[in-house]
Amino acid sequence: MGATADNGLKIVIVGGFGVGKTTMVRSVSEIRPLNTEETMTRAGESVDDVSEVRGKTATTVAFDFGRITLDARNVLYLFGAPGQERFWFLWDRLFSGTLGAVVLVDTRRIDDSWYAIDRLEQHGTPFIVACNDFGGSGRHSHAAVREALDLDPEVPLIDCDARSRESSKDVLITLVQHIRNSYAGQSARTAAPPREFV
Ligand SMILES: Nc1nc2c(ncn2[C@@H]2O[C@H](COP(=O)(O)OP(=O)(O)OP(=O)(O)O)[C@@H](O)[C@H]2O)c(=O)[nH]1
Ligand SMILES: [Mg+2]
Repeated sequence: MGATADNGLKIVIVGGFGVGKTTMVRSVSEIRPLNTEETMTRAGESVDDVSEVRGKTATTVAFDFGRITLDARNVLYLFGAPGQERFWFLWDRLFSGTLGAVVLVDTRRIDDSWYAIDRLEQHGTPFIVACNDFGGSGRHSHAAVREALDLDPEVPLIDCDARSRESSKDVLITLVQHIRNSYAGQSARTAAPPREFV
């Protein structure tokens, strides 16, 4: 692990309650991730919609933090956002200095991830959307997800399984490619992209 990396690149994973953000950070981090999870209580049942996440016993109350070494000079820092609405005020801080974001979607509850997209668009942060596979009958076509979230055609939309390291890596690679394409498009119009993406 490069302890003396020059560049820390920050990526955040956002989305609604229980869509698999903590799971994804755990799957890809090379260090044991910092998780700020707390046990869910009966009192929370009236506030959080737990109907589709029956097996869930813990929820993120601040953020998840993981790390991936890219090479000797570049390190990727992964932040998983808290999903419950009462912690959303933390998001805007979490987005500062962020290179890009993954919006995780549970297709049984597509609308839950809409707020994340709205905030990212406000911040001008590049993002991709990844549908986390929870199986069952709740699967929607990509066209339906695009329409429900009112996604711009250039925003990549892919399927993933947040429990799988390979699948989660593919999500991050898709995001980095999208960021690179965004900067390439911008630089054609204005300035040069950041050094690490050339
Ligand atoms: N079937 C299936 N279950 C998953 C997948 N990803 C996560 N889970 C399960 O879904 C539940 C919620 O996952 P979390 O990673 O805690 O979700 P989160 O988005 O961090 O939740 P909050 O922080 O509370 O918003 C856990 O019980 C996971 O084991 C997946 O890809 N498929
Ligand atoms: Mg979490």
